[in-house]
Amino acid sequence: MNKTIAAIATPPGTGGVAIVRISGPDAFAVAAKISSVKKFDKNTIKPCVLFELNTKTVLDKGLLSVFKAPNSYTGENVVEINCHGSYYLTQKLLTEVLKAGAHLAEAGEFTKRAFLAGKLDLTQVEAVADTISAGSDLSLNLALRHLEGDVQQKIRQIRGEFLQILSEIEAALDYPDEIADPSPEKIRALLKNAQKTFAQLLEDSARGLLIKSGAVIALVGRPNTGKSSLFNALLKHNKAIVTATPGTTRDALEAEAQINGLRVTLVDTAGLRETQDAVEKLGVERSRAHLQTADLVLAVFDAASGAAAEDRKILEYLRGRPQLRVANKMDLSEKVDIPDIIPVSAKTGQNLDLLAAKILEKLDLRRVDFSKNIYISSLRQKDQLIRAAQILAKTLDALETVDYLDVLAPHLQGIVAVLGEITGDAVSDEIIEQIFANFCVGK
Ligand SMILES: Nc1nc2c(ncn2[C@@H]2O[C@H](COP(=O)(O)OP(=O)(O)O)[C@@H](O)[C@H]2O)c(=O)[nH]1
Ligand SMILES: [Mg+2]
Repeated sequence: MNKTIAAIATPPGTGGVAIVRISGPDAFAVAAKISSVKKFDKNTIKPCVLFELNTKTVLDKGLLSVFKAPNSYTGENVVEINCHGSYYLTQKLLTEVLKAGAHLAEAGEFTKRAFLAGKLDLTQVEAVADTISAGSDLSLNLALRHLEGDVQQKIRQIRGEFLQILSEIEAALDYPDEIADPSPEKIRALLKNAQKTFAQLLEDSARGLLIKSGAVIALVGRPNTGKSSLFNALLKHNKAIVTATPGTTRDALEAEAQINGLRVTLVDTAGLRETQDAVEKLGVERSRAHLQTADLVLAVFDAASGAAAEDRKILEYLRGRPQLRVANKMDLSEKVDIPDIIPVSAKTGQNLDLLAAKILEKLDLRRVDFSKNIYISSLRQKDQLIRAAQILAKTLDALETVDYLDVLAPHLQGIVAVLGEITGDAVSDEIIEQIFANFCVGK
């Protein structure tokens, strides 16, 4: 039988309320020892007095949320104690709960129990972690879709199809006289279909991963084009220093922002130019490094001064990099002789909406539709999908041999195994440990 576990489920620090969570066969007994509640009806919230186990000294007044197995997050009896959000008090309360018989939960142990009880599959487990760490509208929506089970359902459906054909093949092999061989055409159709699905999922996973991790966008250009001003405007507050003196920004400055629901890390860089100033020189080197790693470069030009020779050099330098060209200071002039340029004004805010839309379009996120497509956002799931696709390619080759039924089964079993790892329907302890290693205590 499982031990009864407990942990503080709210973040360390001071808040209005805090939650100590208890789960396991003795959850009610433990809560009864340190609170005035003695009767635990399912799905109830009970006001109570909380006290020390031995001295009965009152610690706080709180609420107990009671969930009776199997109708709880973990599938076990669960009590959540709401107390006032003093970290000192919460720690003290946890100590009493442990004294009363509970064991301190490991990181992610509540969710692990939910998984082992079949309440969540592994894709949903990962979605729990993603929901907790979501920092933008898009990443939150994505995590919630995975939590609803969009990946789980798809993978289970494909795995079911493979299991079906596998059982038909095995039946035909075991009873060659009674059961007809499944035709290669039928198997080929299934494999081809799965191949298409895998390819689509893998293609869309690039978007899922970008939505989850956020995009790095570097602003570059020659000095004084308004990079720092644009950085501040996109950030919606003044973080970077803006002056009329060229060469003001010397260090790369990073900040998180949301652009149309996408989490982005904006990087303001030193202007790209030849300079004798030692510090600025280092800044320029850093700018070049950022250019290489950013998901997108915003090349900023000055509409007021028009395209200069330095600008041409920068365009040349950026060739082949994912980029958008921006003519800043359109409030002064709109004439910049550079193709595909988006006029904006960091000062007046003109066209910043247009720029935001273009950024999402350039990152291929304009047409993201969570209701239609599945955007896998876990590297683990993606890697396993790649493996499944590789075995699938071999399976298609094997289908062309004469005795295809004999050679096909191990391949199909391989695919079924990998798909089972994605959802956790058939998975090693090692993979489970790895997933829960990234969790926080109390979840
Ligand atoms: N009129 C106008 N001036 C701007 C605009 N954006 C920046 N500036 C001015 O251009 C100068 C250089 O701006 P800054 O952001 O420091 O440029 P950076 O060197 O590229 O970072 C400052 O004097 C800003 O006030 C704009 O959209 N319109
Ligand atoms: Mg600057």
